[in-house]
Amino acid sequence: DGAAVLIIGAGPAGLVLGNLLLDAGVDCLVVERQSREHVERRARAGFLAANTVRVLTENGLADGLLARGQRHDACAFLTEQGRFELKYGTLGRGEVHHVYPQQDLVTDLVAQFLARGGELWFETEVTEVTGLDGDRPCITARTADGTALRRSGRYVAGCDGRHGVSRRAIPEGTYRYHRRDHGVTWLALLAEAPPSMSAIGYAVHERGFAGHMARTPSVTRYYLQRPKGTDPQGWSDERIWEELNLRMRVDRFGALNEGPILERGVVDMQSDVLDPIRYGSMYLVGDAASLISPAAAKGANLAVMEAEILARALVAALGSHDETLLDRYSADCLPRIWRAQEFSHWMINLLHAPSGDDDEVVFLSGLQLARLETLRTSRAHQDCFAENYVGV
Ligand code: RFL
Repeated sequence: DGAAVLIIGAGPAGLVLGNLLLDAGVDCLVVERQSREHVERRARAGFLAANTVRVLTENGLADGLLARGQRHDACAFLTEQGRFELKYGTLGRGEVHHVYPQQDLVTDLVAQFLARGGELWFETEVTEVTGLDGDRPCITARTADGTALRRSGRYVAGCDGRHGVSRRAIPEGTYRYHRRDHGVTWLALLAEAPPSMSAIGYAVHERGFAGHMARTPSVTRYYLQRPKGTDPQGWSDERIWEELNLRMRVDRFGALNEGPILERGVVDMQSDVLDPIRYGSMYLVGDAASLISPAAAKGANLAVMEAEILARALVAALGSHDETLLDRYSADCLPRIWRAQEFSHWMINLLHAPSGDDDEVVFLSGLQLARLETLRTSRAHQDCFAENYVGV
Protein backbone atom coordinates (compact mmCIF):
# COMPACT_ATOMS: atom_id res chain seq x y z
CA ASP A 1 0.00 0.00 0.00
CA GLY A 2 2.91 2.36 -0.53
CA ALA A 3 3.66 5.16 -2.97
CA ALA A 4 7.23 6.05 -3.82
CA VAL A 5 6.70 9.69 -2.87
CA LEU A 6 4.11 10.99 -0.41
CA ILE A 7 3.34 14.62 -1.19
CA ILE A 8 1.62 16.67 1.52
CA GLY A 9 -0.24 19.67 0.10
CA ALA A 10 -1.79 20.53 -3.28
CA GLY A 11 -0.52 24.07 -3.80
CA PRO A 12 1.85 25.06 -6.61
CA ALA A 13 4.76 23.19 -4.92
CA GLY A 14 3.01 19.84 -4.43
CA LEU A 15 1.18 19.87 -7.74
CA VAL A 16 4.19 20.78 -9.90
CA LEU A 17 6.27 18.15 -8.10
CA GLY A 18 3.52 15.54 -8.52
CA ASN A 19 3.13 16.22 -12.23
CA LEU A 20 6.88 16.07 -12.89
CA LEU A 21 7.20 12.81 -10.97
CA LEU A 22 4.28 11.17 -12.82
CA ASP A 23 5.82 12.28 -16.10
CA ALA A 24 9.03 10.47 -15.17
CA GLY A 25 7.11 7.34 -14.20
CA VAL A 26 7.47 7.83 -10.43
CA ASP A 27 4.40 6.87 -8.50
CA CYS A 28 3.21 9.41 -5.94
CA LEU A 29 0.25 10.35 -3.79
CA VAL A 30 -0.86 13.93 -3.07
CA VAL A 31 -2.83 14.53 0.13
CA GLU A 32 -4.64 17.87 0.54
CA ARG A 33 -6.55 19.11 3.57
CA GLN A 34 -8.92 21.38 1.66
CA SER A 35 -11.56 20.54 -0.95
CA ARG A 36 -10.83 20.75 -4.66
CA GLU A 37 -13.21 23.74 -4.96
CA HIS A 38 -11.36 25.52 -2.18
CA VAL A 39 -7.87 25.23 -3.68
CA GLU A 40 -9.20 26.08 -7.14
CA ARG A 41 -10.65 29.35 -5.82
CA ARG A 42 -7.92 30.50 -3.45
CA ALA A 43 -6.67 33.79 -4.91
CA ARG A 44 -3.06 34.61 -4.07
CA ALA A 45 -0.17 35.04 -6.45
CA GLY A 46 -0.31 36.18 -10.04
CA PHE A 47 3.16 37.09 -11.27
CA LEU A 48 4.97 34.12 -12.73
CA ALA A 49 8.66 34.52 -13.45
CA ALA A 50 10.42 33.38 -16.62
CA ASN A 51 11.85 30.27 -14.94
CA THR A 52 8.37 29.24 -13.75
CA VAL A 53 6.97 29.58 -17.25
CA ARG A 54 9.88 27.51 -18.60
CA VAL A 55 9.31 24.69 -16.08
CA LEU A 56 5.59 24.63 -16.81
CA THR A 57 6.06 24.81 -20.58
CA GLU A 58 8.71 22.07 -20.74
CA ASN A 59 6.45 19.74 -18.79
CA GLY A 60 3.22 20.29 -20.69
CA LEU A 61 1.64 22.30 -17.86
CA ALA A 62 1.40 25.72 -19.49
CA ASP A 63 -1.57 25.47 -21.88
CA GLY A 64 -3.90 27.63 -19.76
CA LEU A 65 -1.17 30.04 -18.82
CA LEU A 66 -0.08 30.58 -22.41
CA ALA A 67 -3.67 30.89 -23.65
CA ARG A 68 -5.08 33.18 -20.95
CA GLY A 69 -2.09 34.62 -19.10
CA GLN A 70 -0.88 38.06 -19.96
CA ARG A 71 2.69 38.99 -20.67
CA HIS A 72 3.95 41.93 -18.61
CA ASP A 73 7.26 43.67 -18.98
CA ALA A 74 7.00 46.99 -17.16
CA CYS A 75 6.29 48.44 -13.74
CA ALA A 76 5.66 52.01 -12.68
CA PHE A 77 6.68 53.91 -9.54
CA LEU A 78 4.40 56.74 -8.45
CA THR A 79 6.09 59.08 -6.01
CA GLU A 80 5.93 62.64 -4.74
CA GLN A 81 8.79 63.46 -7.14
CA GLY A 82 6.95 62.10 -10.18
CA ARG A 83 6.19 58.91 -12.06
CA PHE A 84 8.73 56.67 -13.73
CA GLU A 85 8.42 53.37 -15.48
CA LEU A 86 10.93 50.52 -15.73
CA LYS A 87 10.57 48.41 -18.86
CA TYR A 88 12.28 45.42 -17.32
CA GLY A 89 11.66 43.34 -20.43
CA THR A 90 14.39 45.42 -22.08
CA LEU A 91 16.70 45.51 -19.03
CA GLY A 92 18.88 42.91 -17.31
CA ARG A 93 18.36 39.53 -18.95
CA GLY A 94 15.30 40.81 -20.82
CA GLU A 95 12.92 38.44 -19.07
CA VAL A 96 9.22 39.15 -18.61
CA HIS A 97 6.41 38.05 -16.28
CA HIS A 98 3.30 36.16 -17.15
CA VAL A 99 0.34 37.21 -15.10
CA TYR A 100 -1.94 34.27 -14.41
CA PRO A 101 -3.95 33.94 -11.20
CA GLN A 102 -2.57 31.25 -8.87
CA GLN A 103 -5.99 29.62 -8.51
CA ASP A 104 -6.17 29.15 -12.29
CA LEU A 105 -2.70 27.62 -12.30
CA VAL A 106 -3.70 25.29 -9.46
CA THR A 107 -6.87 24.34 -11.36
CA ASP A 108 -4.78 23.44 -14.43
CA LEU A 109 -2.23 21.50 -12.36
CA VAL A 110 -4.94 19.44 -10.61
CA ALA A 111 -6.56 18.60 -13.97
CA GLN A 112 -3.20 17.57 -15.46
CA PHE A 113 -2.27 15.49 -12.42
CA LEU A 114 -5.54 13.57 -12.57
CA ALA A 115 -5.32 13.21 -16.37
CA ARG A 116 -1.86 11.65 -15.93
CA GLY A 117 -3.41 9.06 -13.63
CA GLY A 118 -2.27 10.64 -10.37
CA GLU A 119 -3.79 9.80 -6.99
CA LEU A 120 -4.98 12.89 -5.12
CA TRP A 121 -6.95 12.85 -1.87
CA PHE A 122 -8.82 16.07 -1.14
CA GLU A 123 -10.38 16.95 2.22
CA THR A 124 -7.83 14.76 3.94
CA GLU A 125 -5.57 16.31 6.55
CA VAL A 126 -2.22 14.76 7.31
CA THR A 127 -1.98 14.73 11.11
CA GLU A 128 1.35 12.99 11.60
CA VAL A 129 4.51 12.12 9.70
CA THR A 130 6.63 9.35 11.23
CA GLY A 131 9.61 7.16 10.40
CA LEU A 132 11.62 9.97 8.81
CA ASP A 133 14.86 8.57 10.20
CA GLY A 134 14.42 5.38 8.19
CA ASP A 135 13.62 4.53 4.59
CA ARG A 136 9.93 3.74 5.15
CA PRO A 137 8.35 7.03 6.29
CA CYS A 138 4.64 7.04 6.96
CA ILE A 139 1.85 9.60 7.02
CA THR A 140 -1.31 9.42 9.08
CA ALA A 141 -4.28 11.38 7.79
CA ARG A 142 -7.90 12.06 8.65
CA THR A 143 -10.71 12.48 6.13
CA ALA A 144 -13.57 14.96 6.52
CA ASP A 145 -15.81 12.25 8.03
CA GLY A 146 -13.12 11.34 10.56
CA THR A 147 -11.78 8.18 8.94
CA ALA A 148 -8.10 7.62 9.74
CA LEU A 149 -5.80 6.66 6.85
CA ARG A 150 -2.16 5.62 6.80
CA ARG A 151 0.21 5.38 3.90
CA SER A 152 3.90 4.60 3.79
CA GLY A 153 6.36 5.51 1.08
CA ARG A 154 10.04 5.85 0.31
CA TYR A 155 10.20 9.67 0.53
CA VAL A 156 7.99 12.48 1.83
CA ALA A 157 7.71 15.89 0.16
CA GLY A 158 6.47 18.53 2.61
CA CYS A 159 4.59 20.98 0.38
CA ASP A 160 2.07 22.08 2.99
CA GLY A 161 3.09 25.67 3.63
CA ARG A 162 4.37 27.40 6.70
CA HIS A 163 1.81 26.07 9.15
CA GLY A 164 1.71 22.53 7.81
CA VAL A 165 2.48 19.29 9.58
CA SER A 166 5.82 18.76 7.76
CA ARG A 167 7.68 21.48 9.62
CA ARG A 168 6.30 20.22 12.92
CA ALA A 169 7.64 16.74 12.17
CA ILE A 170 11.26 17.98 12.21
CA PRO A 171 12.82 17.55 15.66
CA GLU A 172 13.93 20.73 17.45
CA GLY A 173 17.65 21.28 17.35
CA THR A 174 18.23 19.56 14.01
CA TYR A 175 17.94 22.74 11.92
CA ARG A 176 18.53 26.46 12.06
CA TYR A 177 15.52 28.73 11.88
CA HIS A 178 15.93 32.26 10.54
CA ARG A 179 12.94 34.55 10.73
CA ARG A 180 12.00 38.17 10.38
CA ASP A 181 8.87 40.16 10.95
CA HIS A 182 9.27 43.16 8.65
CA GLY A 183 6.83 45.22 10.71
CA VAL A 184 4.70 45.99 7.68
CA THR A 185 1.11 44.88 7.06
CA TRP A 186 -0.88 44.92 3.85
CA LEU A 187 -4.59 45.06 3.36
CA ALA A 188 -4.78 42.83 0.26
CA LEU A 189 -7.77 43.57 -1.98
CA LEU A 190 -9.30 42.08 -5.09
CA ALA A 191 -11.43 44.53 -7.01
CA GLU A 192 -13.90 43.77 -9.75
CA ALA A 193 -12.40 46.44 -11.95
CA PRO A 194 -10.16 46.39 -15.02
CA PRO A 195 -6.50 47.27 -14.42
CA SER A 196 -5.80 50.99 -14.55
CA MET A 197 -2.25 50.82 -15.88
CA SER A 198 -0.28 48.38 -17.96
CA ALA A 199 0.70 46.02 -15.12
CA ILE A 200 2.18 46.99 -11.78
CA GLY A 201 2.06 50.34 -10.06
CA TYR A 202 3.96 50.94 -6.84
CA ALA A 203 2.86 54.11 -5.06
CA VAL A 204 5.24 55.40 -2.42
CA HIS A 205 3.37 57.82 -0.17
CA GLU A 206 3.90 59.32 3.28
CA ARG A 207 0.59 57.73 4.33
CA GLY A 208 1.99 54.35 3.30
CA PHE A 209 2.48 52.13 0.30
CA ALA A 210 -0.28 51.40 -2.22
CA GLY A 211 0.10 48.80 -4.95
CA HIS A 212 -1.75 48.02 -8.16
CA MET A 213 -1.29 44.59 -9.78
CA ALA A 214 -3.10 43.57 -12.94
CA ARG A 215 -4.72 40.13 -12.66
CA THR A 216 -7.26 39.60 -15.45
CA PRO A 217 -9.05 42.01 -17.82
CA SER A 218 -11.83 42.38 -15.22
CA VAL A 219 -10.06 41.87 -11.87
CA THR A 220 -7.26 43.89 -10.28
CA ARG A 221 -5.32 43.34 -7.07
CA TYR A 222 -4.63 46.32 -4.83
CA TYR A 223 -2.59 46.55 -1.67
CA LEU A 224 -2.67 49.20 1.05
CA GLN A 225 -0.08 49.37 3.82
CA ARG A 226 -2.00 49.44 7.13
CA PRO A 227 -1.11 49.12 10.80
CA LYS A 228 -0.57 45.63 12.17
CA GLY A 229 -3.77 44.07 13.46
CA THR A 230 -5.92 46.06 11.04
CA ASP A 231 -9.46 44.73 10.57
CA PRO A 232 -9.95 43.68 6.91
CA GLN A 233 -13.59 44.78 7.15
CA GLY A 234 -12.69 48.05 8.89
CA TRP A 235 -12.94 50.22 5.79
CA SER A 236 -15.90 50.48 3.41
CA ASP A 237 -15.38 50.18 -0.36
CA GLU A 238 -15.67 53.98 -0.59
CA ARG A 239 -13.01 54.53 2.07
CA ILE A 240 -10.69 52.06 0.32
CA TRP A 241 -11.04 53.81 -3.04
CA GLU A 242 -10.55 57.19 -1.40
CA GLU A 243 -7.25 56.00 0.14
CA LEU A 244 -6.09 54.31 -3.08
CA ASN A 245 -6.84 57.49 -5.05
CA LEU A 246 -4.92 59.58 -2.58
CA ARG A 247 -1.82 57.38 -2.37
CA MET A 248 -1.75 56.68 -6.11
CA ARG A 249 -2.07 60.43 -6.67
CA VAL A 250 -4.78 60.12 -9.30
CA ASP A 251 -4.92 63.90 -9.66
CA ARG A 252 -1.41 63.79 -11.14
CA PHE A 253 -1.05 60.32 -12.60
CA GLY A 254 -4.52 59.42 -13.88
CA ALA A 255 -7.73 57.93 -12.52
CA LEU A 256 -8.23 54.34 -11.34
CA ASN A 257 -10.98 52.10 -12.69
CA GLU A 258 -13.12 51.56 -9.62
CA GLY A 259 -15.42 48.66 -8.83
CA PRO A 260 -16.72 46.53 -5.95
CA ILE A 261 -14.14 44.99 -3.62
CA LEU A 262 -14.56 41.22 -4.00
CA GLU A 263 -12.11 40.06 -1.35
CA ARG A 264 -10.16 41.61 1.53
CA GLY A 265 -7.36 39.95 3.45
CA VAL A 266 -4.57 41.02 5.74
CA VAL A 267 -0.98 39.94 5.16
CA ASP A 268 1.83 40.63 7.62
CA MET A 269 5.16 40.87 5.82
CA GLN A 270 7.10 38.03 7.35
CA SER A 271 9.89 35.83 6.08
CA ASP A 272 11.62 32.76 7.35
CA VAL A 273 14.13 30.18 6.17
CA LEU A 274 14.78 26.67 7.49
CA ASP A 275 18.28 25.28 7.07
CA PRO A 276 18.54 22.56 5.97
CA ILE A 277 15.22 22.11 4.16
CA ARG A 278 15.44 18.40 4.64
CA TYR A 279 15.09 16.01 7.52
CA GLY A 280 15.86 12.33 6.94
CA SER A 281 13.63 11.11 4.13
CA MET A 282 11.50 14.30 4.04
CA TYR A 283 12.19 17.29 1.78
CA LEU A 284 10.48 20.67 2.16
CA VAL A 285 9.31 22.64 -0.88
CA GLY A 286 7.74 26.11 -1.29
CA ASP A 287 6.37 28.02 1.70
CA ALA A 288 7.13 24.98 3.91
CA ALA A 289 10.84 25.47 3.21
CA SER A 290 10.89 29.25 3.32
CA LEU A 291 8.16 31.80 3.71
CA ILE A 292 8.86 34.95 1.74
CA SER A 293 7.00 38.22 2.14
CA PRO A 294 4.91 38.88 -0.99
CA ALA A 295 6.58 42.28 -1.56
CA ALA A 296 8.51 41.00 -4.59
CA ALA A 297 6.04 38.26 -5.69
CA LYS A 298 8.55 35.44 -5.24
CA GLY A 299 6.75 32.75 -3.21
CA ALA A 300 5.04 30.73 -5.93
CA ASN A 301 8.07 31.10 -8.18
CA LEU A 302 10.44 29.69 -5.56
CA ALA A 303 7.97 26.84 -5.00
CA VAL A 304 8.07 25.87 -8.69
CA MET A 305 11.85 26.19 -8.88
CA GLU A 306 12.36 23.92 -5.87
CA ALA A 307 9.76 21.43 -7.13
CA GLU A 308 11.76 21.01 -10.35
CA ILE A 309 15.05 20.53 -8.49
CA LEU A 310 13.50 18.02 -6.10
CA ALA A 311 11.72 16.10 -8.89
CA ARG A 312 15.01 15.59 -10.72
CA ALA A 313 16.70 14.42 -7.51
CA LEU A 314 13.88 12.00 -6.62
CA VAL A 315 13.86 10.53 -10.12
CA ALA A 316 17.62 9.86 -9.90
CA ALA A 317 17.24 8.34 -6.44
CA LEU A 318 14.31 6.08 -7.34
CA GLY A 319 15.39 5.28 -10.89
CA SER A 320 19.16 4.82 -10.52
CA HIS A 321 19.55 4.49 -6.73
CA ASP A 322 21.69 7.59 -6.85
CA GLU A 323 21.04 9.95 -3.93
CA THR A 324 23.71 12.51 -4.83
CA LEU A 325 21.19 15.09 -6.01
CA LEU A 326 18.90 14.47 -3.04
CA ASP A 327 21.80 15.00 -0.66
CA ARG A 328 22.50 18.29 -2.42
CA TYR A 329 18.87 19.47 -2.51
CA SER A 330 19.19 21.84 0.43
CA ALA A 331 22.55 23.23 -0.66
CA ASP A 332 21.24 23.73 -4.21
CA CYS A 333 18.12 25.60 -3.10
CA LEU A 334 19.21 27.69 -0.13
CA PRO A 335 21.45 30.21 -1.94
CA ARG A 336 18.59 30.92 -4.37
CA ILE A 337 16.13 31.24 -1.52
CA TRP A 338 18.42 33.72 0.24
CA ARG A 339 18.90 35.74 -2.92
CA ALA A 340 15.13 36.03 -3.32
CA GLN A 341 14.82 36.92 0.38
CA GLU A 342 17.42 39.65 -0.02
CA PHE A 343 15.61 41.18 -2.98
CA SER A 344 12.26 40.94 -1.26
CA HIS A 345 13.69 42.66 1.82
CA TRP A 346 15.17 45.41 -0.36
CA MET A 347 11.77 45.89 -2.05
CA ILE A 348 10.09 46.25 1.35
CA ASN A 349 12.47 49.08 2.23
CA LEU A 350 12.02 50.67 -1.18
CA LEU A 351 8.22 50.75 -1.02
CA HIS A 352 7.09 51.32 2.53
CA ALA A 353 6.76 54.37 4.70
CA PRO A 354 9.39 53.88 7.41
CA SER A 355 8.42 53.59 11.06
CA GLY A 356 10.26 54.45 14.27
CA ASP A 357 10.76 57.68 16.24
CA ASP A 358 10.64 61.03 14.43
CA ASP A 359 14.40 61.26 13.81
CA GLU A 360 14.53 57.76 12.48
CA VAL A 361 11.57 58.29 10.15
CA VAL A 362 13.17 61.44 8.71
CA PHE A 363 16.50 59.65 8.14
CA LEU A 364 14.95 56.51 6.66
CA SER A 365 12.73 58.60 4.39
CA GLY A 366 15.88 60.23 3.04
CA LEU A 367 17.36 56.81 2.29
CA GLN A 368 14.13 55.70 0.64
CA LEU A 369 14.13 58.71 -1.64
CA ALA A 370 17.79 58.12 -2.56
CA ARG A 371 17.04 54.47 -3.33
CA LEU A 372 14.20 55.46 -5.67
CA GLU A 373 16.37 58.10 -7.30
CA THR A 374 19.16 55.57 -8.00
CA LEU A 375 16.62 53.23 -9.52
CA ARG A 376 15.17 56.02 -11.66
CA THR A 377 18.51 57.26 -12.99
CA SER A 378 21.10 54.46 -13.01
CA ARG A 379 21.00 51.99 -15.89
CA ALA A 380 23.32 49.60 -14.01
CA HIS A 381 20.94 49.62 -11.07
CA GLN A 382 17.95 49.07 -13.35
CA ASP A 383 19.62 46.04 -14.96
CA CYS A 384 20.28 44.55 -11.54
CA PHE A 385 16.68 45.28 -10.48
CA ALA A 386 15.30 43.60 -13.62
CA GLU A 387 17.44 40.48 -13.12
CA ASN A 388 16.27 40.05 -9.56
CA TYR A 389 12.69 41.10 -10.20
CA VAL A 390 11.90 38.47 -12.83
CA GLY A 391 14.54 35.90 -11.94
CA VAL A 392 14.82 33.32 -9.21
P1 RFL B 1 0.39 26.66 -0.60
O1 RFL B 1 -0.10 27.25 -1.85
O2 RFL B 1 0.05 27.34 0.68
O3 RFL B 1 -0.11 25.16 -0.55
C1 RFL B 1 0.04 24.36 0.60
C2 RFL B 1 -1.11 23.39 0.61
O4 RFL B 1 -0.96 22.46 1.70
C3 RFL B 1 -2.23 22.24 2.29
N1 RFL B 1 -2.02 21.74 3.66
C4 RFL B 1 -2.22 20.46 4.03
N2 RFL B 1 -2.64 19.39 3.33
C5 RFL B 1 -2.74 18.21 3.99
N3 RFL B 1 -2.44 18.06 5.32
C6 RFL B 1 -2.01 19.11 6.04
N4 RFL B 1 -1.71 18.96 7.34
C7 RFL B 1 -1.88 20.38 5.39
N5 RFL B 1 -1.49 21.61 5.80
C8 RFL B 1 -1.58 22.41 4.74
C9 RFL B 1 -2.92 23.60 2.21
O5 RFL B 1 -4.33 23.46 2.30
C10 RFL B 1 -2.45 24.06 0.83
O6 RFL B 1 -3.35 23.68 -0.19
O7 RFL B 1 2.00 26.51 -0.59
P2 RFL B 1 3.02 26.26 -1.81
O8 RFL B 1 2.55 25.16 -2.70
O9 RFL B 1 4.34 26.19 -1.15
O10 RFL B 1 2.93 27.59 -2.69
C11 RFL B 1 3.36 28.82 -2.16
C12 RFL B 1 2.50 29.95 -2.74
O11 RFL B 1 1.14 29.66 -2.55
C13 RFL B 1 2.84 31.29 -2.09
O12 RFL B 1 4.23 31.41 -1.90
C14 RFL B 1 2.38 32.49 -2.94
O13 RFL B 1 0.98 32.54 -2.99
C15 RFL B 1 2.95 33.79 -2.39
N6 RFL B 1 2.44 34.96 -3.13
C16 RFL B 1 2.94 35.29 -4.36
N7 RFL B 1 3.90 34.51 -4.92
C17 RFL B 1 4.36 34.79 -6.19
O14 RFL B 1 5.26 34.06 -6.68
N8 RFL B 1 3.85 35.84 -6.94
C18 RFL B 1 2.87 36.67 -6.44
O15 RFL B 1 2.40 37.58 -7.15
C19 RFL B 1 2.40 36.43 -5.09
N9 RFL B 1 1.43 37.19 -4.55
C20 RFL B 1 1.40 35.75 -2.59
C21 RFL B 1 0.92 36.86 -3.33
C22 RFL B 1 0.82 35.44 -1.34
C23 RFL B 1 -0.17 36.22 -0.82
N10 RFL B 1 -0.72 35.88 0.43
C24 RFL B 1 -2.09 35.59 0.60
C25 RFL B 1 0.19 35.53 1.50
C26 RFL B 1 -0.09 37.65 -2.80
C27 RFL B 1 -0.63 37.37 -1.55
C28 RFL B 1 -1.70 38.28 -1.01
